[in-house]
Amino acid sequence: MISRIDLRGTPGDPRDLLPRAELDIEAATEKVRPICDDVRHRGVEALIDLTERFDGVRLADIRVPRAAIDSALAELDPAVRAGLEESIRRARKVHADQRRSDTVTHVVPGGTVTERWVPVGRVGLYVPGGRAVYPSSVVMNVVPAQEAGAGSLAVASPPQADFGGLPHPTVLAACALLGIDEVYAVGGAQAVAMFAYGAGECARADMVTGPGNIWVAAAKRLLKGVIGIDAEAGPTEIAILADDTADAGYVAADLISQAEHDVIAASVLVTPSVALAERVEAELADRVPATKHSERVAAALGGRQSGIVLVDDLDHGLAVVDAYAAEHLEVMTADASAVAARVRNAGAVFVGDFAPVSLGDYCAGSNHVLPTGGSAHHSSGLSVQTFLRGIHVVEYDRAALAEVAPSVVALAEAEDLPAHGEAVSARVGRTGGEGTAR
Ligand code: HSO
Ligand code: ZN
Repeated sequence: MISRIDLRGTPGDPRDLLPRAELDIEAATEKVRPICDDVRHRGVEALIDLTERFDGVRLADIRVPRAAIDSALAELDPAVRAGLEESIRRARKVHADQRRSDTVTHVVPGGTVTERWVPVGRVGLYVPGGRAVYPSSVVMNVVPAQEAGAGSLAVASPPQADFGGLPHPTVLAACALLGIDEVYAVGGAQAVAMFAYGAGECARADMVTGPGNIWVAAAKRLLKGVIGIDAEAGPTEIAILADDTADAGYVAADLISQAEHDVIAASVLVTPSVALAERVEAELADRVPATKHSERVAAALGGRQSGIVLVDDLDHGLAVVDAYAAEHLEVMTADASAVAARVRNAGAVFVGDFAPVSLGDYCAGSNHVLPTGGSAHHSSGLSVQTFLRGIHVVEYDRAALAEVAPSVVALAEAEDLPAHGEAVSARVGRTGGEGTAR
């Protein structure tokens, strides 16, 4: 069911040899362009028409009434409520620690540069509906934005015909627990456009974050620039670097756990141990048919994006997982902490036998919105930092400006931009001494 990829004796850059799904977001952007234009020009009316077309619900109003949010919380299963509360508590603890204080650098006497961290004003959060209903993702998006101090937060999630045209009740309940009462029953590309341009009661936002399907990703790509975005989330991925000491049952359970998300989810085991590979294959053969979403899991594990990759040794394994740059990487080897410390590229690293990815999905305190598709080579997951901008505040007095004036003038002349130099000489004179400003 899961294929083997033998990279033993294949040194060099393994990137092209590794399994990975391809998603054609570019092609989808052309399809979402008219949708976004429609929202831009016709606002709420367009949203109501598009929602009828795509979600099969004709809404009287796109805004979810406060009473519906409150009653979703009142009716929430107590165990799920406790789980969400625990998830929120731990995520807050971790994200609160990510807050940054401003740095003031005294460059020269009389000259300082302060890096001032300022939260974004308004954030729109997209929460998917349909098969993938993830109240946990509400937590993972909202908590860092709140801990950063974002000015306002609104949530959009598609209406569900089964729930009277409201977003999924567990999503609404999560909003209530997080203190969010601005929720719109709008999904897909049109939700991203609503945040980018504003519509009716929904004021335009500075940033939109959150997972979504290919149409959401395409709208984010199209409207990036009009609105700030987080990453374009692709299908979820787990890579596991394991040696002969790993528990094959844990490895198999974890490969299955992320394969459960989607037929295009990726589960990759990287190991120098053929014996472990065999044990994991046997565990998968037992566990896959027994799991609730066995068809989906079997499709994901059998897809070309998944596989068991055999490597020469742990060093080779590290090179391979670094080249792959997984959204989630588990390290289950002897001395796992030391091995994990050598990892360069991953969205998040889960160390040892008792930190499975699904702990991170819900309740580790870490964020589960992580870079997919190899973007961990250059990007990080969602954090407080995502919602902050560092503004450089420059303060120089006349003497400090005069001291550096010759350098500015020389550089300005080298770039044939003499007016740049003149803006300095106008203040401190041509010589760069205590000039005759104004
Ligand atoms: N593994 C997903 C997040 C998630 N899992 C939500 C369960 N619910 C992407 O990190
Ligand atoms: Zn997951």
